[in-house]
Amino acid sequence: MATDIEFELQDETALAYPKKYKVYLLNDDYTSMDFVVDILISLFHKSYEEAEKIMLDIHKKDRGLCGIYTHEIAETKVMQVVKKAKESGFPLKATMEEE
Ligand code: TYC
Repeated sequence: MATDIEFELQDETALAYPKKYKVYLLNDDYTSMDFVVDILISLFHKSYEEAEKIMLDIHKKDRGLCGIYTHEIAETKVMQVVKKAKESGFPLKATMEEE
């Protein structure tokens, strides 16, 4: 059974280090490469060179890491990807998972 001190330490650790979440873009057959590069630049603040590299990586390996954020920010990024993609008629999707 955990002692009071162990609980206190767990609490302090949780306060000091909020969980982080990895946000991935997923590959599909319909979203244009240019659109994915634009998303990586505009939402994930990548340089053009980085964005192109990540996009090609996703194209070959099915998903690619775009950034690591707190829960709320990761959730917002995922929603922004889907919203922008829908507006442009692409099925691009993003997922998040605990680091
Ligand atoms: N596979 C897409 C194509 O050939 C390009 C693409 C790359 C789509 C990355 C989504 O997350 C993605 N047009």
